[in-house]
Amino acid sequence: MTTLETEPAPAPTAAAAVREVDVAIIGSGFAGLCMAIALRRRRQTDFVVLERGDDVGGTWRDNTYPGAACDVQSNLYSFSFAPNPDWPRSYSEQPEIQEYLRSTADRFGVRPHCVFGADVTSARWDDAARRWDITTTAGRFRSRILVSAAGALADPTYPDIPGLDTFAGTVMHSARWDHGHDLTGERVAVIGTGASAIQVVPAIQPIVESIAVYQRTPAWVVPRTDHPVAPWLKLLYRFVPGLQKAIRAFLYLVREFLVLGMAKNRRLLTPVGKLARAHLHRQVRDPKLRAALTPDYTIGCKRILISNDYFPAVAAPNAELVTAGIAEVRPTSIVAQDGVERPTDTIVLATGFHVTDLPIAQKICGRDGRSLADVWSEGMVTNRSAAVAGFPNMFLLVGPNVGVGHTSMVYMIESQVAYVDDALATMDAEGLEVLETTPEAQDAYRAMIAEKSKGTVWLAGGCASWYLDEHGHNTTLWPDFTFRFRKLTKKLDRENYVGIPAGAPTSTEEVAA
Ligand code: N01
Repeated sequence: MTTLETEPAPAPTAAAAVREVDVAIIGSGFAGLCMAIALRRRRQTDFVVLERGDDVGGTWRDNTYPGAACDVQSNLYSFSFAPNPDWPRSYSEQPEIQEYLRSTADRFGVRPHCVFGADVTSARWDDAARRWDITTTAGRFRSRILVSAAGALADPTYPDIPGLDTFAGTVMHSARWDHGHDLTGERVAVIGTGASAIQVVPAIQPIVESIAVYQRTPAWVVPRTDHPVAPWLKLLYRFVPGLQKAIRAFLYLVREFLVLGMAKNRRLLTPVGKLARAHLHRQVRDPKLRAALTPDYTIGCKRILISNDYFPAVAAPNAELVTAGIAEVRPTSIVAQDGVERPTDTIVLATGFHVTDLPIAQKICGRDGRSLADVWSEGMVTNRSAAVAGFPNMFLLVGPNVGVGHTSMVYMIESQVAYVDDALATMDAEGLEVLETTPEAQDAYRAMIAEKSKGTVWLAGGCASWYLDEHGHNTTLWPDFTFRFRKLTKKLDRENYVGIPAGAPTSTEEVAA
C-alpha cells in the first residue's frame, strides 16, 4: 500500500454545536487506526476518530509500566500492510510499539481525523434521522456509521479488597503507571500474576527493598525466545520485503498449531505443558516455591505467559510469593489470610481489565433506547462479532469472541476491518441508508460459537478465567483457527442483514415485512 497524502477532515467551527460526519470511530488503538486506514484507502475522508487520550495508541499508549512488552513477535504483531523492517527486537517493547502506531497513523494520514480528549459519554441511535448522536467530552457529533474500536483492554479492573481505600501509600494499576513515583528502596506489593504482572515484577524487583507478589492463581510460563534483530537482518528486511513476509507467515502457522491443542484435542498440549514444567524446574530450585508456582489446570486454559526473568525475580532474596490471599489492606500494610502482616509502601494492581463487561457497552444505545450492556445482560451476542440487532449502522471491533490468546490480535483486527469495509461498500453499492443485522443471525452465530467452544481447553481446562462470562459462556475468544474467522468475515453476509434504502420508510421492521 502506498502512503496516503494527509488530507485533514474539515475542522469544526466554533459555532457548530454538533459536528456532522459520515463515520465516527471510537478509539485509536490498533483497531481504530486500522479502520481509519481502511477508510482512507477507499478515499473516504469524512470521518473522525474519537480518542479519549492525547495521542493514538490505545492500550499500547496507556500501558507504560516497567517491562511492558509484547508476547507476540513483532513481525506478526504489526499491520500486514505496514511491515516495519526496523523492529529492534524479535519481541518489541511498549515504546517501540507505541512509536510504530504513531508513525503508522502519520504515514496513512489518520492523525488529522483524530479528535483527542474526546471521551465518548454516550452514543444513541436516532431512528427518525438515521444518525448516531454522539456526546463526548470534546463536543457532540452526528454520524451515519458508528464503529466502536474501544477495545477490551481499555478500562482497568480495580479489585474489591477490604481496606484498599484506606491505604496511605501509593496505589497504582499496571495500566495507569505513575512514572513520577520512584519505587527505589520501597516495600512493594504486586497483586496479580497475569501477563502484566510477570513483566512488571522482574522489571522492578532489582530496585525495590522488598517485593511481595500476591498470587491467587499461578500461571503457566514458557521461555521467551527474544533476541535483538541484527543490523544485517534489518537491511535484508528493508530490501527483500518478501523475507519479512515469509517469516511472518511462518510465525503465524507455528502459532496456529496451538489451536489444535486448545480447541481440538487437549492432549496435544501435553508437550507445551512439559516445556513449561521444565522451565519452572530449571529456574526455581526451592521445591516449596516451585510447588506454589505450579498451576493445577491444563496449560492454555488461561493465557500462556512467556518470560525468562519472572521466576528468577520471584525467587530472588528480596522477593516473596504470597499465596495465602489478602484479608485486608491497612494504611501501611497488607494482611494476608494466614494473619501475616507485611509493611507496604506501594501497591501495584496488576489485576487486569473489564473484558466481559465492556464499559463502552453502557454508553451505546440502540433503536429502542436500550444500551448494549442491557441487551447483553444475559451475555454478549453479535453477528460475526461485529454487528448487533437493534443497533443499526454500528460495528464493533475487538468486541465479543474475537480475542485470541495464542497469536496476534492484529490478524483478527484486519479480518474485522475487512468485514466492516465490505459492509460499507455494500451500503454504497445498494444505496442503503441503514444496515442492521437480524436476531436470527445472532442466534446462529452464538450457537456456532457455543458448539465450537465445547470441549476446548478454555471451558474444560479446569480454570476460572476472564475468557468466560459470569454465566460460564465463552463470550471473548474466537474458539477456532483464526484463518476460519478470516474466511467467515471476508465478505458481508448480506443475507443476515436488513437494509433500508435512502428515502424508504424509517422502521427496519417495515422494510423486513
Ligand atoms: O490481567 P489478567 P493482565 N485479588 O486479567 C489477579 C494482555 N496483555 O493485565 O488469575 C487477587 O490476565 C488475577 O488472578 P486470577 C493479555 O491479553 C498482553 O495481566 O483471576 N488477585 C490475575 O492473576 C492479557 O491476557 C501483553 O486468580 C487478583 C491478575 O490479577 C491481558 O492483557 C502483556 C484479584 C489479572 O490478570 C490482561 O493481562 C500484558 C484480586 N481481587 C497484558 N483480581 C502482551 O504481551 C484479579 N487478580 C501482548
